[in-house]
Amino acid sequence: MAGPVEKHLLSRIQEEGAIHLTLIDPEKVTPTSALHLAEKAEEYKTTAIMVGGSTSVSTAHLDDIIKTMKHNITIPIILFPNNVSGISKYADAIWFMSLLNSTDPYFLVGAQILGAPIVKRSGLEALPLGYIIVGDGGTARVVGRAAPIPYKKPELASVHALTAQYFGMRFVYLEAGSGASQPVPPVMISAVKETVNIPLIVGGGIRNAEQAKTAVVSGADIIVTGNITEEKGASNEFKRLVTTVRKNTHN
Ligand code: 1GP
Repeated sequence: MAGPVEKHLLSRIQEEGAIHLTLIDPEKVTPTSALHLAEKAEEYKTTAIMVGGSTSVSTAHLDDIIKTMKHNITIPIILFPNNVSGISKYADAIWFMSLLNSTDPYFLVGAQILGAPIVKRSGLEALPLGYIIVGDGGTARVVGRAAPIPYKKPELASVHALTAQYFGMRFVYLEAGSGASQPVPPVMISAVKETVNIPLIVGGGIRNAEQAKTAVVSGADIIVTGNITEEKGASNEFKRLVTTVRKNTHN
């Protein structure tokens, strides 16, 4: 059963063709700077705020950031946890994700078993997600002990995504790694899009509107960016990127 955040994401994809999510890494912000970014992102019409990073922060810091944002923005806040410590009861939802190409069972199902009762107790909406690390994969690859899918093997990304769909996961994420020098290539995005019919999230290394447009035209339903705002704040380029995602649809 889809909850309110999932319905919100799906209806916005339906209406706009593709949507943008703004990722905030709790390690790199204070509650005040996170709020400033989130308010700007909402003004620019990002669809939701994601909160998470590859390395750990204290849950108290995570709670503070989310509470501060929650009081001042209306768009949903979705957790993007790297581990059990990435859960905060103050968020609206959580990507309940399995790193499908991890070599370590902890990231496939172990952390999830530990986290599931906390998610339930917190009343968070769980959004089932298959997470796939491709290309260089950055810090997420190392932390998640992934065997990343080479950019030249789009068919491998497709079968991982199909596995996510057959497992009943309701979203699939192609992750190039935060700050990747090469975003996920169009040929890999289109191969996955042709194979599955669950919404396709693409992120990692998307730094400008042109790259975002390429990903959307290739088949991405959801674009995630983090670094562009970490490096330059809520810049005009960021605004242009968010607007471009919402104006473009894939074929
Ligand atoms: C990382 O896909 C996200 O998990 C976003 O990547 O920080 O490179 O935008 P960037």
